[in-house]
Amino acid sequence: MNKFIDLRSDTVTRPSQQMRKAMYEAEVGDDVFQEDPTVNDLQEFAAELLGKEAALFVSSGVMGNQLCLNVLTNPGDEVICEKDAHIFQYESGSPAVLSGIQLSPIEGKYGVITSEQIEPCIRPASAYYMPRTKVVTIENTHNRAGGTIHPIENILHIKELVKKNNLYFHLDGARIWNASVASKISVREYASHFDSISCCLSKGLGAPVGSIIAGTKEFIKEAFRVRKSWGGGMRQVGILAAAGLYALKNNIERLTEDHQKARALAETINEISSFEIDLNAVQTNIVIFKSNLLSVEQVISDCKEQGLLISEGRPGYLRAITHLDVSFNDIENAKKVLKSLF
Ligand code: TLP
Repeated sequence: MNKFIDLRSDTVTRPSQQMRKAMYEAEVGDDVFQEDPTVNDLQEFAAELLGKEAALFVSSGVMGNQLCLNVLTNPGDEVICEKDAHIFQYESGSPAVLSGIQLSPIEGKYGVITSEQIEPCIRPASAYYMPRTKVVTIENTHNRAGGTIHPIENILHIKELVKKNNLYFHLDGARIWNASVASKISVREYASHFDSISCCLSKGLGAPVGSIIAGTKEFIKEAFRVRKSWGGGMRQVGILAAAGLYALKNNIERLTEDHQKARALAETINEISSFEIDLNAVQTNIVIFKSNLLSVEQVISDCKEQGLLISEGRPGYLRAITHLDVSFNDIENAKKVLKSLF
C-alpha cells in the first residue's frame, strides 16, 4: 500500500477538483461589512435548507456550538447535555471560559437522554442559590456513541419539556446530514424543533473549513456581534464559503455510501473474535469498537504500520470513520489489515 487509508475522522477529507474550482471562481467582498456575496449566498441557502430565519458561517463546529450557547445564556447559567457530548468532552472547557456557564451532564444510552432523566435536573426557578437552567442540548448524530441517530420521538418529548420550562433547545448537528440521510427525516424537520442549531460543512460534506449556525434573525444578529468579539470576523471568506455551498449542493445524498462502507467494516470487525463491537450503534459513518487483547495505542500503531489510520473513539475504544476520500476498495484493504492483527 503506498498511501494511508485515513479513517481517523471525516474531517480529514480534502477539497475535490470541482470544489476547488468553485473556490477559485468565488466572488468575494468584506464579510465584516456583510458584503461578501458568496458568504451571503451560503447563509441564505443554509437558512432555507434548515428552515430557519437566518444563518451564519463560522470557522468551526466548536465556534458554532459555543456561539449558540453564549447567545442563549447569561454567566452563571447551566446547560443540560449528555455525558459524552462533544460540548462537554472536547470543547476545552469553553462554556466556562467564553460564557461563564456550567454544564450539567447526564449519562445517556447510545448518546440519547430522555425527558424523564432531564426533568429532575432542571433547577427550580425559586432556588436563587442554584445556577439557572437555561438550555438543553443534544447531539445528532452522536459522535462518541458511534454516530447514533437521536430518535425523533425522543426529540419531541424533550422539546415539550423544554418549552414547558421556558428553556432553550440547542442541537449540535455537526453530522445532522448523516442523521437525515440515514433516517430519511429532512434536516429542516430536525432543525424545526430547536432554537439554535450548529452543523459542520467540514466533516462528511467534505469542505475544508467551516460550520453554519442557524436560528431567528435576532439570534443570528447577536451571534454575528459575538463572533466578531471573539475574533471570528473573516473578511474575504467567500473563498471558503464557496466550498461550503458546493458541499451543501453536491455532497449530502452521497453520505449513504459512507454509511454502507461503515456497515461493511463493522460487520468484518464483528467477525474478528479479538474485537468487540455493538453493531446496533453503527447507524451512520462511525464505527466504534474495542480490542480484548491489545491496548488502544497498540492497535492504532499496528494498523499504522500497515497503512491504516484509526483513532481513539472514547477511552478504551477505537474509532474508524468513513468519508468521501475512502473508496470501497480502501475499506476492503482496511478489513485485511484488521484481520491480520491477531
Ligand atoms: N469532532 C472531531 C473531534 O473533535 C473529536 C471528530 O473528529 O469527530 N460537534 C461534534 C459532534 C463533533 O464531532 C465535532 C468535531 C465538533 C462538534 C467540533 O467541530 P470542529 O472540529 O470543526 O470544531
